[in-house]
Amino acid sequence: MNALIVTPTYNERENLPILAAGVLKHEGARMLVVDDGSPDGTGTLADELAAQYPGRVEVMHRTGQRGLGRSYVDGLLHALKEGRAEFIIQMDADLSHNPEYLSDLVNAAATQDLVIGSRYLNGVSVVNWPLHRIFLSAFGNRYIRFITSLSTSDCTSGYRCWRREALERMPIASMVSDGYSFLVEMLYEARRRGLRIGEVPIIFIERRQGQSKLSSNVLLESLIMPWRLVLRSR
Ligand SMILES: Nc1nc2c(ncn2[C@@H]2O[C@H](COP(=O)(O)OP(=O)(O)O)[C@@H](O)[C@H]2O)c(=O)[nH]1
Ligand SMILES: [Mg+2]
Repeated sequence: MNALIVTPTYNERENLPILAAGVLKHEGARMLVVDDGSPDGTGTLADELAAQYPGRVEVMHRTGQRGLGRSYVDGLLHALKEGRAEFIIQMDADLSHNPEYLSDLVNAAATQDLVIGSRYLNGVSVVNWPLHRIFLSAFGNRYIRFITSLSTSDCTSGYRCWRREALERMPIASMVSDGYSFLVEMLYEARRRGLRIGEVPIIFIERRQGQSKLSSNVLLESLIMPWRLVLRSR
C-alpha cells in the first residue's frame, strides 16, 4: 500500500512503539505522528522511532493550542503538501485501532473516496467499554445521523482512509471543530461534496495503557456541532 498514517498523540508513550511496529509491517505504509507536546515524552519517543525506522516515520511537534481536531488539520494538510501517499489514513495511537485492518481500509478505498472503520456495522463491535460509554457512543451516533441525515453507521470513528484526490477536495483548513466533532464535520463536508463514503467493520478495543482525553467540553461540542453543520449549509 502507498499510505501515510496520520496519528495524533497526547501521552501515548506505552502505546506508540507497539503501534508503529504493527503499522510498519505493512509494506509501503509510513507514519506521521502529530504530537501535542505530550508531558510524558511521547514526542521524544516518536523522534527515536523516526531514527529506528528511517524514511518511514515522521514527527510533527505542535506548539500552541492543543487539540485533536487542530492536530488533524495540521497533519492532513502536511500529508497533502507532501503529496506522496495515494491513501491518507487517520488512526488513534492508543491501540484501539488494530493495524491489521489497514489492508481492509485501503482495499475498500479502491472504489470509495473515504472509508470508515466502523464499530457499528454488525451490531456493536467494541471491547472493554463500560456500558455507559457504549450508550453514549451509540446514542451520539443516532443523534448525529438524525440531525445531519448522514447514513454512515459510525460517524465518530477516528479510523478512516481517504483517497488523496478526495482529501484534496476537502476544506481542511476551514474546519471549526475539535474533538470528535472534527470527525463528524469532515464526514458531513465529504458527503456535501458528493464523495463516495464506505464502511468496513472493525473491532474496537479500548485502550489498556494511558488515559482517554474525552472531556465534558468535547461532549458538549458534539451535541451542538451537528446543528451548526446543518444550519451553516442551508
Ligand atoms: N495531538 C493530540 N492528540 C490527541 C489529543 N487528544 C487526544 N489525542 C489522541 O487522539 C487519539 C484518541 O484519543 P483518546 O483520548 O483515546 O480518545 P477516546 O478514544 O475517544 O477515548 C489518541 O491517539 C490520543 O493520543 C490532543 O489534544 N492532541
Ligand atoms: Mg481511545
